[in-house]
Amino acid sequence: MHEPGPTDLEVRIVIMGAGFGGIGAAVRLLQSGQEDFAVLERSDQLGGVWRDNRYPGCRCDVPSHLYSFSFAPNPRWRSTHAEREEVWQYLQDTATTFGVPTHIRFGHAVLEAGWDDRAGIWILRTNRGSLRCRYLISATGTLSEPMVPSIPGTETFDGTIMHSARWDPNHHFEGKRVAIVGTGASAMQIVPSIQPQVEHLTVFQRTPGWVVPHHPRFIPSWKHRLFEHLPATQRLLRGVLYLRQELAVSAFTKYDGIRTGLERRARRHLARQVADPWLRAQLTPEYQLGCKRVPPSDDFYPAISQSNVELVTEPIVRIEPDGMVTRDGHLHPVDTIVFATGFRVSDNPTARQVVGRESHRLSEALSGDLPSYLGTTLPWFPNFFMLNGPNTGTGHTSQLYMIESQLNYIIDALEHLDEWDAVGEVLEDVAKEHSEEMQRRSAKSVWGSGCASWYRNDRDANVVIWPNYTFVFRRRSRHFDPADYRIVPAGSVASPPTRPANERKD
Ligand code: N01
Repeated sequence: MHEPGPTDLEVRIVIMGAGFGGIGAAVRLLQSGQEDFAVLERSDQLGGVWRDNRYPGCRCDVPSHLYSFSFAPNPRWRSTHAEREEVWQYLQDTATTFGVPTHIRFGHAVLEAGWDDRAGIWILRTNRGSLRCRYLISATGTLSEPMVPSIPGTETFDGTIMHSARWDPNHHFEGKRVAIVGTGASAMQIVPSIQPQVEHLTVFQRTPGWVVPHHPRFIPSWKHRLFEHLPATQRLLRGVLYLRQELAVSAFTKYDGIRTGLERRARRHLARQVADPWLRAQLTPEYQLGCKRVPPSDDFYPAISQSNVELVTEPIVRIEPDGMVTRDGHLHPVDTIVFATGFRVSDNPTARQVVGRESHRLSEALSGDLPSYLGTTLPWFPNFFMLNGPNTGTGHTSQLYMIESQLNYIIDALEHLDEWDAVGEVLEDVAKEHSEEMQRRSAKSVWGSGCASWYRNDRDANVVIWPNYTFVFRRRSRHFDPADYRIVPAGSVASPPTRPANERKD
């Protein structure tokens, strides 16, 4: 029997993660004729954030017809803003339709992925053994690692503690005194869902956020039939929704007048829904709209105005067995604590596991210490691609638009590298220039206006949001340009670059 040698590959391409990014990448590989790949998924189900976020009220606040792959339109969305189960089902159905599941290795957690410069391959150590591949695509997601603040005394709490993305479906909220920490997009969906059941709900708010009207609606069956029989109508709707969402970028980057108009609309929404002047004052934001993601909601303000809900703006200083103590010394007695405190984004611990040349780690790119190009490739990381990398985030529209743009680029890059049997690594100067542009643009936009958010790293740089129109990203990522890369023949990785002449494919 042939024993695999040090440069033998088990698969040509490994995709880490089976969320929207990983499934999208798998479909595009299959469509481009690539079969020799594996998707490693640490869980036993696909779905990423839509598998993990099981809290009541979880739904997509981006329009469904936009929050779907262009290659897999769904004419039968039940709602203009699909509930989490429907989005998750859509992703599972898409994976099945395109034949992805046979490529997924469930229960495979990557413990370390390292580039072997001598052999010119990636070597992955997983909980189920190791694996060698030529190309590595990281699709592990931005919002995959919950952030739970370390509050003194947490371990002494007698009740139940959970994070919004690690919801315990067996926990009964009826008649309980519940604390919810945070007032971001997740809390805004949880609060109205559990408020009617609980005896008392204490909402701990650190910063009031902007909230805009929502209006999710069921889609009537005649529209399902229309989209099925005349797919062009669904494409038209998608185009209109795309352009409407994109207007937000004008407000966030160029036209203060549009932004202040949106702020007035959000203030009117607050005034209409919250009668109590004290509560209204506590809920009024002081930073520029758009600096943090703007969740739409019609039921958060009414829920928080109910008599069994208390908004607490004093900071939490410790947790005791029977409740939470705020800076003013007040003990808030609770049986259950829900942390809706977001995710570790620029310090995502799993990114430490991916190690490129000269021991550089992917975590350095997410924290903004290493430059990256189009949030997709990195110097010191040959034959490596990532989805949802630095400065590819969007708060205003569908993240899938960005993922599909990145996939265009990755597929084109793979075709070039395969054709030349070569290894490619983006040039440091190219990545640096790109990253500097991201910071220059951010500084002139709402994302540089000074609020604290998960878009920013510990040095206050925007490392998450693409600070421009998303169609600009689509244009720039349309083609892989070999001139931006150090390209060497596979098998001679350590030798000097012998890049084929700067031929472009377009
Ligand atoms: O998390 P967040 P999220 N003490 O980071 C507060 C996506 N999403 O899970 O503003 C007290 O936005 C923190 O306060 P502050 C979407 O991209 C999408 O809600 O930092 N409070 C904030 O209020 C979204 O942006 C959908 O001062 C603390 C909250 O916790 C992303 O997920 C639905 C604290 C965290 O808000 C994350 O949203 C839901 C502390 N120590 C989510 N630490 C869709 O519908 C943090 N906070 C598509």
